[in-house]
Amino acid sequence: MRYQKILVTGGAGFIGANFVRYLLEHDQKVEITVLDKLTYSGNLDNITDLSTKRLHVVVGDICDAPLVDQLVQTVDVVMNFAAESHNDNSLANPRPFLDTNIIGTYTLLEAVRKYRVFYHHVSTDEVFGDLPIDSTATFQEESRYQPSSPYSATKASSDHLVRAWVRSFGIQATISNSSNNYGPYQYVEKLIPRTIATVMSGEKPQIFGSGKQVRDWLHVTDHVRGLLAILERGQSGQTYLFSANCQLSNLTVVQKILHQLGQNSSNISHVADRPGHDQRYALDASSTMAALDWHPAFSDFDAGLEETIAWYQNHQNWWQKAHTIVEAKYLQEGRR
Ligand code: NAD
Ligand code: TDX
Repeated sequence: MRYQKILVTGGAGFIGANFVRYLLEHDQKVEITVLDKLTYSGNLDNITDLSTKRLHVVVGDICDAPLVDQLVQTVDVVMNFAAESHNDNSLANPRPFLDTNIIGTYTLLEAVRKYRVFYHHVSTDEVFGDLPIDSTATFQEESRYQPSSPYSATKASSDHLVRAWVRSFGIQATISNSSNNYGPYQYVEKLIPRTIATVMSGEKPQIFGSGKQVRDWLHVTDHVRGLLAILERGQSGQTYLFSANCQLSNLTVVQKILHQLGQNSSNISHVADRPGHDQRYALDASSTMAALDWHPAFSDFDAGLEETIAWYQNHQNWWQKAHTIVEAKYLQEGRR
């Protein structure tokens, strides 16, 4: 590993926690400091069962410049996972997305500029906007930015900030844009865990609109392995795309979950569509695969889904309270 001391922001969230867990298990020298504000989607239980002296946890905000300054000077690299990450929340209340995703990124960039620390920015395929449902087109590294939602507009803004800091101030930084992740520890507001929790609670899963919209699914462990490949071999100034080329309609995904849980696959509620709903995401990750020698290991979505469902079945205490909160919120917003 090129770096030994890593600051992982958002390390108590879904992808950040999977990154921390994988890295501590696979590298015996690395030391990790997690900086996490513990918003509704951050949960210390995701990482604190790891009894190791190589993990330090700081509860705090990436917008807190003095705190960020203090932490960044102690590490070799910053991996920024911290974000407001849910599109529906960004439609209900965009402001926290501007604070964390834009000002938070700016705050981290100023600190890495001061201390000449490497920075990796974890971003999303949503910055490119969407593609027509029936086309076979894909997004590449150089595709035009055309975000649709307040969430994706703030992620696009933060990507632009990173590139500007590389060009104007000569910081060392990389960006990755990943397709939709699934796997353990994902908060139950997102399609796959929400559907699993809903069906396991004896309720009907909710499909926004027709369900024909397509998402490109990547197992979170493959995303984590890709991020580690960047830490090993990534070149400053480069953008990397992560996808397993697994495009499925939302309806297909929900039907697979119903089937795996032994339920009738037509047992679905079609609810009001998401405003501005992106139709199809699809990334062409072939350049990244060649550049980083990274290849997704989870090539069988059904097997990855089965393993994910088993995790939620074995961790009901982890998600039950959150499920109640999420469903009450959708109900209050008239979205279910
Ligand atoms: P998540 O919502 O599960 O986790 C986000 C974490 O960030 C939480 O622990 C939260 O407490 C923390 N956080 C939020 N605001 C903070 C702040 N101001 N200061 C410090 N910590 C803060 O999100 P996730 O799904 O793990 O996403 C992680 C990153 O990956 C995000 O940048 C997201 O845009 C990106 N991404 C996610 C997906 C996906 O499918 N989930 C796909 C592509 C990219
Ligand atoms: O209950 C639902 N019903 C439904 O039909 C939910 C929660 C979602 N959907 C649809 C909306 C989307 O077309 O399923 C698709 C996936 O929805 P989300 O899980 O909310 O993800 P998405 O909006 O695609 O964004 C995700 O991928 C890119 C992550 O939330 C982002 O953080 C990431 O950047």
